[in-house]
Amino acid sequence: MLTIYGFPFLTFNVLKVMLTAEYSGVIYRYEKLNPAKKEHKSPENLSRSLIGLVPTIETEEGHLGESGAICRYLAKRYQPALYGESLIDQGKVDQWVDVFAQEFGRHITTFFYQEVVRSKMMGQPVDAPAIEAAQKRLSWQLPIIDEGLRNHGHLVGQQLTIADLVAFAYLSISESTSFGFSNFEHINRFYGDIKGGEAFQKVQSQFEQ
Ligand SMILES: N[C@@H](CCC(=O)N[C@@H](CS)C(=O)NCC(=O)O)C(=O)O
Repeated sequence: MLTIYGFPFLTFNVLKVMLTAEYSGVIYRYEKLNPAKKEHKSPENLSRSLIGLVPTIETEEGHLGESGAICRYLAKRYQPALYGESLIDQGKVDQWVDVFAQEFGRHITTFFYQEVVRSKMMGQPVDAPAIEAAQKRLSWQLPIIDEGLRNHGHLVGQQLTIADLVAFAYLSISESTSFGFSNFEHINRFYGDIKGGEAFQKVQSQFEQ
């Protein structure tokens, strides 16, 4: 049995992992850790994640932290096509996953930390120059993502891979912040397709009160 650990509310890093689980077809249960009680810093979660963050997972063969590593593991273990059909496609999947974690996603995440974490959750003012700098980087990075989705509606090859699921998770930050991509035709179609799919609906239903 696979257990995925996250918070009682859905965050983008947990979303990457839950979508990968859904698309891989594995049966899992989701366990909610209470951030107010610092349950993600418990010895159990620290042993799973090295640094006490979520998502983490527990499986019959061991535990793991870091959303990218978990997505790769789940794909390889339960649905290898989600990691790309050939070695070069797998390299391209890694390329997109890494560039999202280190560049595109990092700037999109600035909107989340400023407008949701700092402003809504902590009651602190938004750092406008930080948002402006993130937007500036995204203004030349979003066209790269749009172009990547032009041909087959997927970032790698002709089928859905974890690169798409990671991309979707970061793009979902548009739901709760001023970050947007409405001018980008291919990103819009891609986002709508995954958002309207059964997998995302099933993930979301686990967070409805
Ligand atoms: N690099 C990590 C980042 C994980 C991360 O930042 N998790 C957030 C929730 S999305 C968290 O656990 N925050 C709690 C904290 O910072 O104490 C990953 O990709 O899994």
